[in-house]
Amino acid sequence: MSKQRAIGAPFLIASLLSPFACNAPNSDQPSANSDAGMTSGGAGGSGAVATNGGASAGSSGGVSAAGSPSAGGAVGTAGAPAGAGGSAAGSGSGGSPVAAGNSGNGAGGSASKSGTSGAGGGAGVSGSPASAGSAGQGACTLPVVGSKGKNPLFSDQYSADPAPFVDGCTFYINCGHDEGNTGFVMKEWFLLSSSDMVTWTKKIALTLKDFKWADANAWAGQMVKKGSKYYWYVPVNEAGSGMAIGVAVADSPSGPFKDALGKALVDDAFELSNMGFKTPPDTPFTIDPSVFVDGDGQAYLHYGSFGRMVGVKLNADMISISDKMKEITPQGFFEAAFLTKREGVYYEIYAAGQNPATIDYSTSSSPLGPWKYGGRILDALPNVSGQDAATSHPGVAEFGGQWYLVYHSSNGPNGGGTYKREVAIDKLSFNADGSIQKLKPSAGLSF
Ligand code: FUB
Repeated sequence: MSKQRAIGAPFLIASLLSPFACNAPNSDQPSANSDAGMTSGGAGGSGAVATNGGASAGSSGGVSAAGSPSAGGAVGTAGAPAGAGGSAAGSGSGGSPVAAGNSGNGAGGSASKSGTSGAGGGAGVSGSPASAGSAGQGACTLPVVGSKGKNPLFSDQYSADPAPFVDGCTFYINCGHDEGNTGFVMKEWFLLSSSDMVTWTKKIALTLKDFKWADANAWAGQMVKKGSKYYWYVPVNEAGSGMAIGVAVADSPSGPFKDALGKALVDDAFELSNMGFKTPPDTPFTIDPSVFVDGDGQAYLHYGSFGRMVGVKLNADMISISDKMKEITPQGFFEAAFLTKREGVYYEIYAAGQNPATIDYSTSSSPLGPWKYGGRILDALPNVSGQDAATSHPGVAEFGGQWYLVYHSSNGPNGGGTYKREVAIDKLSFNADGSIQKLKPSAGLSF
């Protein structure tokens, strides 16, 4: 099978409020508490809580989203009661719901969104969100109880290939802009953002023109933060070559972004020399980069399509690769890799099978595999009659103790189709054993 995706041709192709504290986007920087414990301020909890995976180091951590306790502390979204030091306590009355574990609310901390309160804590769902301070990153406002979002997030323009990340009190989604009819026409990337998960803003934050060496195909990228810098890895068509991965850097998620290298980070020529392939057609399809920064600061790049996924460590500068790249394809993988970590387990979430693809996941104790197939998260979204097969593209992130899946549909309410996709978001739930529950696309988030 050719690795060149026929743009515009049948994409059959592959046949294709209380406060909470959040950490860096798709990173696993060590934080004081458990990686999954952003749920409620239990009595005497200490330290801010990681958002998107993270090494647990705290003495009074939170509890997983599925309600399994970590050492000491707060409450899970599944509603396990919290109390001082993590022991269950009676329900409180009145008060404010909390989204995430945070520092030092002290005795009398508030309750989880759906759970009962800790000792002296406030009430659960019925309370109104508060906004007291938290450790490190200030106060964040929770989704308001009773508020409702809508899917797709935007209907004035078509958007695709979402990748989420949380930074401070904001949930960001970087995604592409679909402008085609019978093929992909993608020239720029949007940055969507929300602090309440219901009201979203959209702006163009990066365009093809920012990469002088590229001439088409602003496809599926991902932004991550390391240190104080934001890196946006994107696949684009390298003039005279083929699809390649570039990286832009900025001091803020909304830019301005600057091409960090002035050339591709990975292209066919790099794959030939690094991986030892003989001819360009032997190389993997160089699209859909996902980058994850682990708790020790080591970043990993995954990418690929058509059933081949490549993984490698990035150098500390985030813009170079010295290691040998390897194919580390999880079971059923088609494309659209997204790597993250939760409670010490690495999760690869991806489009599986062939288009119209499902969204499946695999897990590993290492960011470079080997992978154990985990199951299906989302069934294939229906095709639009008479059109090429629909694509799927997932990403996940935790925000305020709740995990979310972002994806796009090709059958949206606005006359969409394979090349007029629309980004949507739904809540993602984990079972106590770390497995992910299957979900159905909803008409919008509700809190
Ligand atoms: O948007 C172009 C391509 O379609 C992406 O790179 C794939 O993930 C699929 O969504």
